[in-house]
Amino acid sequence: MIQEIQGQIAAGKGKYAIVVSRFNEFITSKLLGGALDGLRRHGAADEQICVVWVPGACEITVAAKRLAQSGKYAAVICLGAVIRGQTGHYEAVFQQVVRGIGQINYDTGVPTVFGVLTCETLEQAVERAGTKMGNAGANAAMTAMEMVNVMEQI
Ligand code: INI
Repeated sequence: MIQEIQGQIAAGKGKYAIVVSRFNEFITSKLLGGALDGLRRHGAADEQICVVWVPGACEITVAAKRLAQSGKYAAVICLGAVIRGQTGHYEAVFQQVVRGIGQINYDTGVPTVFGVLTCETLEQAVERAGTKMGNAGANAAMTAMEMVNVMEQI
């Protein structure tokens, strides 16, 4: 018989850390709201949630790695907004955060979820921060809970 493992989207008893960047705070605060709402709707108590603010997307990974390594959290949710329209070093910021978050997953084994918007324009970011295209923060929270549940079963 095939053993099949699937994660439920439920907060369970573990703790969730959210790292959120202040750069483009107009957008990232909406992502944070979406993530908190998602966690709470799926059973998380406020005592299970720790929010860490960092200056920008480039600083997300160092805080996320420390949180993942601490052993206190079942998952780490990374939220930020990198918007090309505003900067010449979009690619550098983007590459750093993508690679860094991927590496934390490999290094620590703690699900560390990429909830960083990478958009061409502010309008695209608004669409993904609670308007036309949903809320990427809420999606990241769902992914975190599902992965925690999957990891508990493996
Ligand atoms: N940080 C972001 O989170 N988003 C951006 O779009 C961005 N741009 O465009 O530059 C950005 N830059 C700041 C960067 O993340 C660092 O905070 C800064 O370079 C200091 O290390």
